Amino acid sequence: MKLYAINGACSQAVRITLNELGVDYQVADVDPGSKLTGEGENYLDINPNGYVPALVAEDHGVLTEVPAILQYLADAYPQAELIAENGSWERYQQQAMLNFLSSELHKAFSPFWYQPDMTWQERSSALDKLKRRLDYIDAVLADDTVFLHGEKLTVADIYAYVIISWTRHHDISITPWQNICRFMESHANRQSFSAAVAAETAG
Ligand SMILES: N[C@@H](CCC(=O)N[C@@H](CS)C(=O)NCC(=O)O)C(=O)O
Repeated sequence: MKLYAINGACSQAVRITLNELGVDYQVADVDPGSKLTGEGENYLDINPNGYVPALVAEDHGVLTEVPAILQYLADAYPQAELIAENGSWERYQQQAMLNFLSSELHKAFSPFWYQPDMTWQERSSALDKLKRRLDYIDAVLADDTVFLHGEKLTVADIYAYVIISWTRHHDISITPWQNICRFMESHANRQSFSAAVAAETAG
């Protein structure tokens, strides 16, 4: 498989998932400005929207959008049990969470990434929105759990971990959310996570 990625971006969730599954894959680093890969490929030919990730699965072709890619991978390697069975109530709950992570939590970071010159008032309003999303995740992680669903890792945990790690880039402390702190600490040293972070830091 081939993953089109940007270091530290949401594509890291796909990388962690591929590591977790033990799948062989190559990474093509996309330059966010020129949209060219290191090999000179025009990424817009892969994903006309220009954003990462895109996964090329040999048997099928290109798949985009984080929640779809994570579900595809988890379904393709069911023995890893990274997602509930298709059609089950648990699966719909996990889809709801993936959707929340994508459209609510992930996108709540957009002003911090794309509007570096925000006024104090704009930052404060963006922070209010982000904090409400983090409140929700913190509440889901109550009762001492480190998993968003049940008692084992799912792709939702992987996606949430990557997005929440962006707080470090934007001077946002997660200390007020003690359940989230426990969640982040617990997964940071898992091999699939630390290997992805190390590879992207080195690259
Ligand atoms: N809806 C998309 C969002 C992907 C996204 O926001 N990607 C960001 C990095 S986290 C990106 O590539 N930004 C660069 C750009 O938009 O040009 C998905 O789920 O894959």
